[in-house]
Amino acid sequence: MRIFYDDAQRTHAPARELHNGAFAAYAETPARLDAILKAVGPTETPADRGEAPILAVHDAAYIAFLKDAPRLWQEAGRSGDAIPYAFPIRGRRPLRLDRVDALLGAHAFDATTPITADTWRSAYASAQSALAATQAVLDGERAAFALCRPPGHHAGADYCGGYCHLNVAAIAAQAARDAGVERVAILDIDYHHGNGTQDIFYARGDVFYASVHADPKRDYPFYWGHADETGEGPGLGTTLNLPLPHGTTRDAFRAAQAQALERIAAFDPGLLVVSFGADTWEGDPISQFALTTPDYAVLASDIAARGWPTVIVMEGGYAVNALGHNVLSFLAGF
Ligand code: SP5
Ligand code: ZN
Repeated sequence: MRIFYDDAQRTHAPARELHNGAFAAYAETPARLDAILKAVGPTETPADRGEAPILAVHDAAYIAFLKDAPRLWQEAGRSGDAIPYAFPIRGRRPLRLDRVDALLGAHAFDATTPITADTWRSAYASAQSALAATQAVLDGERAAFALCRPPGHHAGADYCGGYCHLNVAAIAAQAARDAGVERVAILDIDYHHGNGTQDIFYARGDVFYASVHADPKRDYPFYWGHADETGEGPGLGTTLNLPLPHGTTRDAFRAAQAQALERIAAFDPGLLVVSFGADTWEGDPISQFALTTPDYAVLASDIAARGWPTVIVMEGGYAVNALGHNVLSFLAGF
């Protein structure tokens, strides 16, 4: 399988994140890339397709802010990574704000997603990898893998969160739409609900979003991913959320994924984007499911059996020592 990755993706490396009331080491590290690269073998550097396909999903003011934030942070006399602390949960609207902290909170929904001097460059390269994999599939590959990092599925059109800055799955799906694919489906099997992806396509009937994830009653991102969220307006019925309890093992996960695949089949997509997270693995340090390494090949075979041209984008997975094996197992299932 063709695999796309750019070395610039390793440059984003925040020092720490706010975790359960204290600062902890940042879990979404460049070492994740090394582990996957070592397991999957040679990769291709994506071509640079520019900002247009990113701006087809994300707001221009948000993109300008991602580029600007490190300078504003420095000018405010700060050192280290830019982290927000105040959020406009009600009456969120476009405002001319004059302080970096105000802008940070206006473009984030949590305090766990720092912006560094290299964040834009890294996230941009991650998006280019997703676009290159999409192009490979549009050109006839049955499946292609974008080794994305930073990940994307928590990022919305104008906000970051959950280690994500640019929504690589949404950028891939939108690129396929713009290339003429009439209906695109996204299957999100990261441990966490992809609230950003859901938000981007919530009112659209042309992109189906299905997610299998830890019940947000107990797990991040808490406020989205509940079973009663099914879309709105023209998108009513094209969002599917399948929350599962802690301790979930292969058979229950596989059954939920089969339910998602049935709904996607009824939607009849021309292309599938898989948001793949290996944080469902039994030893993941921040998650509570219990999938094993061979389980990923089984889940992947179930997806591949549907025959849809498939773009796989990397999302989470934080057990660095097992990450390469888990990704390799998943790709082997195709
Ligand atoms: C893409 C993705 O999987 N994002 C997950 C974001 C989860 N954030 C909430 C959990 C934070 C756990 N922090 C652990 C730090 C330990 N050093
Ligand atoms: Zn995750």
